Order: sequence, then structure tokens, then C-alpha cells
Amino acid sequence: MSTATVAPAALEMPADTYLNSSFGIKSWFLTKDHKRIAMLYLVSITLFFLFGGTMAILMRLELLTPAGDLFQSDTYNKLFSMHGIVMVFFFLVPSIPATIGNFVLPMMIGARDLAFPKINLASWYIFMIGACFTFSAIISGGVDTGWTFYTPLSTQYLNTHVIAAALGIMIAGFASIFTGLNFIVTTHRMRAPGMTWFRLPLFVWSQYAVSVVMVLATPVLAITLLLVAVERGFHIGIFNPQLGGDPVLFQHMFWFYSHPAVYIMILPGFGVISEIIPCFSRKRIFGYSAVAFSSMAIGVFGFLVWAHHMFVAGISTYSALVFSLLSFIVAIPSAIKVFNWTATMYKGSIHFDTPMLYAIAFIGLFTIGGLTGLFLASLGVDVHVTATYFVVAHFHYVMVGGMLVAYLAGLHFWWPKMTGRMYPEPPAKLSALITFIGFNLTFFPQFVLGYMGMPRRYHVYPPEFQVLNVLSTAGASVLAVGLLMPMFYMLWSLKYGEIAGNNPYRATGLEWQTTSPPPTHNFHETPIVTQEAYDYESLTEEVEVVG
Ligand code: HEM
Ligand SMILES: [Cu+2]
Repeated sequence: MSTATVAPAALEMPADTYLNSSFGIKSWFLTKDHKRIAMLYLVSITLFFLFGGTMAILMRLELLTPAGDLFQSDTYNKLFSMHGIVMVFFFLVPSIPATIGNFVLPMMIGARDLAFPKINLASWYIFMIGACFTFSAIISGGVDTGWTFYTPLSTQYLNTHVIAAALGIMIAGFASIFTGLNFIVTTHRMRAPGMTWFRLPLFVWSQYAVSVVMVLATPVLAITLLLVAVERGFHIGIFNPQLGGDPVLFQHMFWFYSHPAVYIMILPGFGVISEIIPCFSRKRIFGYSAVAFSSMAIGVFGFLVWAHHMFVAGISTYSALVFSLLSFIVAIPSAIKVFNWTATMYKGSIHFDTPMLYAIAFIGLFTIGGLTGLFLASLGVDVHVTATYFVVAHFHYVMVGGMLVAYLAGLHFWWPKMTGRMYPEPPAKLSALITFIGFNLTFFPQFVLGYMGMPRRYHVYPPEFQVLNVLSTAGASVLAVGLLMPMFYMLWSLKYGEIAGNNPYRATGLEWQTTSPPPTHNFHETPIVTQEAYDYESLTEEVEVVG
């Protein structure tokens, strides 16, 4: 293990990296290098996240007082719609796959690039064109349908820019489909010699599962949104009962995509956590194949539960019962993962670096999100809390406490590989702590509010709900500080961060064997794999012998 014996003073930036192989705007915008494309995505989704975050803060400000003193009701409707649309379709769905996945997946399997580098670049352009459509709708007045675009509200009653917004999401969906295809083919065809399926890092398994879901589910969303545009544009009755259509059909089609899509959003996070926990516990992952197969199981079962979003939409009690039962089953593979991560940490020698802090936060927050999903999946409880703040709290625990936290964990973990420099540890730990406190302060009160009966999507509320809403708004400001901090110290680290070296965490993955930042073709020699993915026990022994 030569990497472990290099003295810190000997660390230098490698001469030939993907960042300095060519210069100029064109070399970025026409690049076929998966690492540069990952950076293009990183910048785009960070901007979208800032936009979505601003909308959220504006909403929380309105909700500080029971009266509607800051915005009119329809402005408020637009705020939550644009927040949801941008966060889901332009941040969460692309976040881990298109940035971290794009960057590390080929390296993890010992490949030079993705299977189709040009399609990879095209995906980014398609994504940005979709964003232009949706943002044009936002700039020219916005939409107030909610991110779910329920009909006949979206097709009949609203005079906002639904068509442009929906087309934008449909176009961006193709970027998802192409990225998924690219990952699937890459994983099948481009693995280095010796990289068998059961030596694949679990991040690759999770990306594989998510790619299958992306390829199979996203077309349904595309068709659904196209039909909304057709109904609005040409008055052909599809979802609108006045024209002979069926609004519940819309909900079926929308959730047939959007429930699997919640797994598009969380599975990559599972993958990140499965890399970080063994590395900072210095232990082999507990139950490798259980973790790998549970990703695939989530991919499959995720398709069978969509109507749990429709318990009160007028579906028959019998089908609601079946969907309720199936929803309980889909929680099992997630629970398996939580057990396995915990078992991996058990008796490990745990290092509390920033990525690990985020990973531990993830386990706790995701568990709360998942368990409250089971409350919602039980029919009787859901009838009581559906469309209340309980649902809002549930999905923010999984999407922010889970996915966003996992994204931050992964970004810190691979930052030295991406940039060649370490992020500064003290502010990073501080921001992780602030994020954790701010997050819980924002969203925990919402469980209580929802249980007490406060409905979602209103800009006014009865005065008895104010105390909890003030807590939530206070939490949102703390959370905003925690989330803005990384943007500053990450940028700072580009110039002043400590030089990282190939493998600052003594991690086992192939991506850590090449230089940081890697050369354009990733490896100077194709790596040959002879070991399982998480052989931390023998690595530690070897380092002790050498050092
Ligand atoms: C552990 C398994 C899970 C179960 C059993 C579950 C169950 C549910 C149920 C029954 C609802 C509908 C509540 C209602 O509208 O009355 C719901 C809503 C939601 N869940 Fe989950 N959930 C789970 C995991 C997740 C994950 C992993 C995510 C995202 C990463 C997620 C995101 C959402 C979203 C976005 C909504 C709200 C959709 C909306 O109405 O706007 N859930 N969940
Ligand atoms: Cu669902």
C-alpha cells in the first residue's frame, strides 16, 4: 500500500489533471469528459437549489404570523409550486446521479469514461433546455398548480403558464432517461478486469437500481405531462370530466412515476452512505449482498405502491387496502439497509470526519422519515393526516434529512478527489451541526402541526398554530445558514485547501487509487481488481505493518 506511506510533506498537485488538460469556455461546454460534465451539473443544480431555497424562505416568512400579511394567496400558491417543481425536478432528481454519480461511477469500476460520453454531454444540454422552459414559465408569471399538477385544476381552471412549465419538466426527464441508460450500459460493459458484480461498490449498485427506475418510470411522467399540455392546448378530454376525461386517471399516471421517483431521489443517497459508513468505521460493510439486493428490491417494489398517494381520491376501499399493505412491504428493504449500516458501525473504530457526521445524521433522519411513511401508509391514519403538515414533515425528513444530507455527505467525501484539495474540517463540522439543528427545528414541529390538523398549502392559519410555525420559521433561518456555509468554504478550499493526495481517507475504492484530481482518462493504467469492495480490515493491518 504505497499510498499510505507517503509523508504529508511530499503531497503535490498532480501535473496532468482533468482540470488543466485544456482551458477556455469551449473546452468546458463541449467537453465529453464525465468529470467536467459532472461539474457543469454541479454548478447548475446549485443555482437551482438557491432559487428553490429562496422560495422556501419566503413561504416560511409568510407563515410567521397567522394572517396573510406578506403575500396574496395566489402569490403564495406560486411560491410553493415553484419551490416544489424546482427542488424535485431540477435539484433532487439530478443531484447525486448527475454530479457525484457522473464523476465517480466510471472511476469506481475502473473505466475511462461513461459508455456514451456524447450522450452524457447531450443530457446536460437537454436538462438545461428543460430548465429554460420551466424557468421561462416562472419568470413570465409562474404556475400555481403545486408540483403535482393535479387536474382539472391544471388543465381547466388556471390561467398560469402550465404548458411551458410541464414541457420543461418533460424535456428534463429525457436527461434523466439518458443518464440512466448511460449508467446501465457502463456498468454492464466497462468494468475493469476482475470487477465482478459482487465486487462492485454499493454506490454502483444503487446507481444501477436508480437507473433502471429512471428508464422505466420517467417516460410515464413525460406522457402524462404531454397529455396535460394537449388537454389545455387542444381541449381534448383526457383528465377533465367536463370534456369526458377522468381526473383520477391523472393521479394514477402522475404517481406511477412520482412514487418510484421518490426512490430516484433516495436510492443514490443510500449508495453514498454505504460508501462512507465502512470507510469511517474502518470495517467491511455488514451484509454486502443484502444491501445490494435491497436497492434492487426497492427499485421493483417502488413500482407497486403508487396509489398510497390517493387513499382519499375516491379509489375503492379494497384497492386502498392492497396498496396500504404493499406500502408496508416497500419499507422492508430500507429497514434492511439501516440495520446493516448500524451493524457496520458496531464495534468499528469510528472517525467523526464531516462526511461521517452527515452519514450518521442521515441514518437518524431517514429513519424518522421512513417510519412516518408507515403512519401514512396505514389507511386509517392517512385519512386523518393526508394533505396536512404531517405529510410535509414526512417527505422533508426523507428528501432533506435523507437525500440532501446524503448529497452533502458525498460532496464532502469526494471533494478532495474532484478538486485535489481538502475542505476545511472545522467550518465543515460546524455547518453540519447547524444544518442538523436547523433542519429538526424546521420540520419536527410540522409533524405536530399536521397531527393537530393544520392543512398544507394555505397562507393563513388559525392563531393556535402560531407558536409551532414560529419555531419552524426560526429553524428555517438556522438551516439556511448551515446550507450556505459549504458554498463559501468549498470555494475557499479551491485555492487555500490542504492538498489532498490520492487517498486522504485511506478508502478502498478504485477512484482513490488514481491522482486527485484525476487525469482526463482517469487511470494511467487500467486497474486490475483482486479484492472485494470493502476490505478495510486487511487494509488497516497492512498500514500498521508498513507505518
Ligand atoms: C419507507 C417507505 C415510505 C413509505 C411507506 C411512504 C409512504 C408515503 C405515503 C403513504 C404518502 C402519502 C401521504 C398522503 O398524501 O396522505 C407519502 C407521501 C410522500 N412521500 Fe413517502 N413514503 C416512504 C418513503 C419515502 C421516500 C424515500 C421519499 C423521498 C425520497 C418519500 C417522499 C414522499 C413525498 C414527496 C410525498 C408527498 C407527495 C405529495 O403529496 O406532494 N417517501 N409517503
Ligand atoms: Cu409514495
